Amino acid sequence: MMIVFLLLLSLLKYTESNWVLEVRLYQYSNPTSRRSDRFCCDTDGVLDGICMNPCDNDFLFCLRVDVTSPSCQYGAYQTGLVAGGDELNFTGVASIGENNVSHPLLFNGTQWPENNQVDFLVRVFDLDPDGSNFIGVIGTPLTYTNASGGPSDIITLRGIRISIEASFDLRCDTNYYGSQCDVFCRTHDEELGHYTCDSQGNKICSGRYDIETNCTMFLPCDPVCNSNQQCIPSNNTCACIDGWRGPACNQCTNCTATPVTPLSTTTMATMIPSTTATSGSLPTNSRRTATIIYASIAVGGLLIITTMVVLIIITLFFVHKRNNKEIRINKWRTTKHQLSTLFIQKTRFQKLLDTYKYMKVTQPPGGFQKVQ
Ligand SMILES: *[C@@H]1O[C@H](CO)[C@@H](O)[C@H](O)[C@H]1NC(C)=O
Ligand SMILES: *[C@@H]1O[C@H](CO)[C@@H](O)[C@H](O)[C@H]1NC(C)=O
Ligand SMILES: *[C@@H]1O[C@H](CO)[C@@H](O)[C@H](O)[C@H]1NC(C)=O
Ligand SMILES: *[C@@H]1O[C@H](CO)[C@@H](O)[C@H](O)[C@H]1NC(C)=O
Ligand SMILES: *[C@@H]1O[C@H](CO)[C@@H](O)[C@H](O)[C@H]1NC(C)=O
Ligand SMILES: *[C@@H]1O[C@H](CO)[C@@H](O)[C@H](O)[C@H]1NC(C)=O
Ligand SMILES: *[C@@H]1O[C@H](CO)[C@@H](O)[C@H](O)[C@H]1NC(C)=O
Ligand SMILES: [Ca+2]
Ligand SMILES: [Ca+2]
Repeated sequence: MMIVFLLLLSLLKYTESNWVLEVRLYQYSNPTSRRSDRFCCDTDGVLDGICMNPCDNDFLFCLRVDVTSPSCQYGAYQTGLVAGGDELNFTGVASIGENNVSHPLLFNGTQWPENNQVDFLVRVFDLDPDGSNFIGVIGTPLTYTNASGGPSDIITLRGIRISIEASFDLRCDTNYYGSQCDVFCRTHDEELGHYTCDSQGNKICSGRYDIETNCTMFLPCDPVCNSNQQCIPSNNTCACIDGWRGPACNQCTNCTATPVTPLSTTTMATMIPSTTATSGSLPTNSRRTATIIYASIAVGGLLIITTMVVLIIITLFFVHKRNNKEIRINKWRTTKHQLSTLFIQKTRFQKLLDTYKYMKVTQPPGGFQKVQ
C-alpha cells in the first residue's frame, strides 16, 4: 500500500512542470482611455472628443507555444476588474484585480519549448454591466536556449494605444536542474534514498550512503574487516563476531579461561585464529614489512639460481677438459703397453736364440735335449 502510494507520488513528480517562466509587470498605460475600435471605453463620458471616464480594465495574461495557438498551453490568468484607471503601477504588487491573481505571474511547462520559443500575450477588456469591450492586445515571442539566463531587463511591450512594462525570468522548477531543466533530483531521506541535490542536480549521499546504490545502502566498511569481525556499515565499525575479542578480534573470549595441557585443542584454537586474523586484513605497517620480506626472498632466490648456473658451467668446463686428458692418457698407455709387449717378445726371442746357440755348442750330435 505504502509502496504503491510512493510509486504514484514519484510518477506525479515526473509529470510535474520542469521549467517556470516568471513575469514581473511594472507600468500599464492607456493614455487616451480608448478601446481598440478607437471609441472611448465609456461612450457616455465623452467631452470634446476626449474620453472623460477611464476604462474598467480586465487583463488576460497568457503564455502559449506560439502566436498561432488559440489556447494558452503554459497557463493563463484573468484578473477581473483592476481598480485604478488607465495608468496602473504593478511594481511590487502581490495580487492583481478582483480575482487576486498572484504577481509576479508564473507560467510552466513540462517540456523544453520547441524552437526555444514561447509567446507571451496580454489582452485587455473594458468591463461594463452591459458587456465588455476589447481594448487591445500585446504579444511578444520570447526565446530561450537555456534556463540559466537570469531575469531579463524591463521591456516595454507596445500595442496600438496601450503599453505595458515587464521583465521575464525563465528558470527550472523546484527539483529540476540542468541547462534545460531535464535533470530531476529531489531530496530524499527514506527508503528511496538518503540524499540532497547539488546545483547540477547530482545526488549528494548523506553520511555513509553509497552513490552506487542511489544512496539507498551504506558503503562497506573501510578498511575491510577481518574474518573474526563483522562490518557495521552505518558507522564503519568492525565488531568482533561471537567468540572473539580484542582490538583486532584475534583473542578468543574463553580459551584463556581454562588452562590446559600445552598441546591441547584449546592451544591450537588460539593459534589458528591469530594466523587467520593476520592474513585477513593486514595493517599498513605489516603490509610494508611483508612486501620487504617478499622482495628479499625474490632477490635471494635470483642470487642462488645465478650461482648455481655459474657452478654448472664451470663443472662442465672441467669435465670436458678432464675427458680430453683421459683420452690422451689412454692413448699413451696403449702405445706404452704395445711397446712393452714388443720389448718382452723381443727379450723372449733373444733368450730362445741364446739357448739355441748354447745347445748347438754343448750338445753332441744325435739329438736335442729339452731346454729347461
Ligand atoms: C510604481 O511603484 C513603485 C513602488 O511603489 C515606485 O517606486 C515607482 O516610482 C512607481 N512608478 C511610477 C511610474 O509611478
Ligand atoms: C480576493 O481578496 C480579497 C481580499 O483579500 C477577498 O475579499 C476576495 O474575496 C478575494 N477574491 C477572490 C476571487 O478570491
Ligand atoms: C504547471 O504546473 C501546474 C501545477 O504545478 C500543473 O498543474 C500544470 O499542469 C503545469 N502546466 C504545464 C503546462 O505543465
Ligand atoms: C543561455 O541563454 C542566454 C540567453 O538566454 C545566453 O546569453 C547564454 O549564452 C546561454 N548559455 C548557454 C550555455 O547556452
Ligand atoms: C539510480 O537511479 C537512476 C535514475 O533515477 C536509475 O537509472 C538507476 O538504475 C538507479 N540505480 C540503482 C542502482 O538503483
Ligand atoms: C556502531 O553501531 C553499532 C550498531 O548500531 C553499535 O553497537 C556500535 O557501538 C557503534 N560503534 C561505534 C564506534 O559507534
Ligand atoms: C566457550 O564458549 C562457548 C560458548 O560461549 C561454550 O559453549 C564453551 O563451553 C566455552 N568453552 C570454555 C572452555 O569455556
Ligand atoms: Ca465599455
Ligand atoms: Ca467601462
